[in-house]
Amino acid sequence: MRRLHHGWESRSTRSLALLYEMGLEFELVVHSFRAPLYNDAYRQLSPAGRVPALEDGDVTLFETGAITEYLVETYPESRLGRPVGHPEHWHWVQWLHFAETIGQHLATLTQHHVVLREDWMRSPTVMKYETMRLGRTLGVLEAALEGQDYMLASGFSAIDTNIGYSVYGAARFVRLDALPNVAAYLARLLARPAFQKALPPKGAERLYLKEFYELPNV
Ligand SMILES: N[C@@H](CCC(=O)N[C@@H](CS)C(=O)NCC(=O)O)C(=O)O
Repeated sequence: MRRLHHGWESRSTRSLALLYEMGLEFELVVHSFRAPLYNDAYRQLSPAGRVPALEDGDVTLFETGAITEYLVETYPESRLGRPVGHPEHWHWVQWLHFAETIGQHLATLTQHHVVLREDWMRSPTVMKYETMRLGRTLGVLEAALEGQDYMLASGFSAIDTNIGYSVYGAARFVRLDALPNVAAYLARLLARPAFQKALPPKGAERLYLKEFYELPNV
């Protein structure tokens, strides 16, 4: 039995898109962010009460990066990993981790713009600073994507589900007009059936209620 614990539009979108890309069968358990995940039952799977968590037979894992590595190594026939010895292996690993460098700014901005509902709870200083730092990480992708469609020159791989979700989220906070390679990359990912299937269906609970979140005018 394979089961993914997910929250729509959260970082678990990475694992969901990857499972669809790999064509693996699984049960999807969708959690609402309106009810705390930090409860005794769910913490058996993810001790910090976060999504995703993956159950696969007797293996239970949390952390998107670990789940990506686990899936490509356990099911190598997908050819979405770049195993040790492959000339792109270390770049594959590097981008896998860089997805969470982007993710830390994304998480902070999501807290400030979305989760903290009252203006007095938010810090305009943190919001501006984190937007600037998020923009810098997208600049790194802009350079890396020059002349290629995906993060690796050899083409689509599992890390594009990790980086891809980060870009999907980042586009709520940073305009991509000045980042044509990143904008084209996001459009390319959004055209993939697996990525589309990993996004919330009509009527599902959304994390992001706006297409774009402007910085406070203070
Ligand atoms: N580094 C972790 C981050 C996981 C994480 O923080 N997930 C968020 C959603 S994006 C979550 O579950 N938040 C619920 C909470 O903090 O209560 C990963 O990549 O899996």
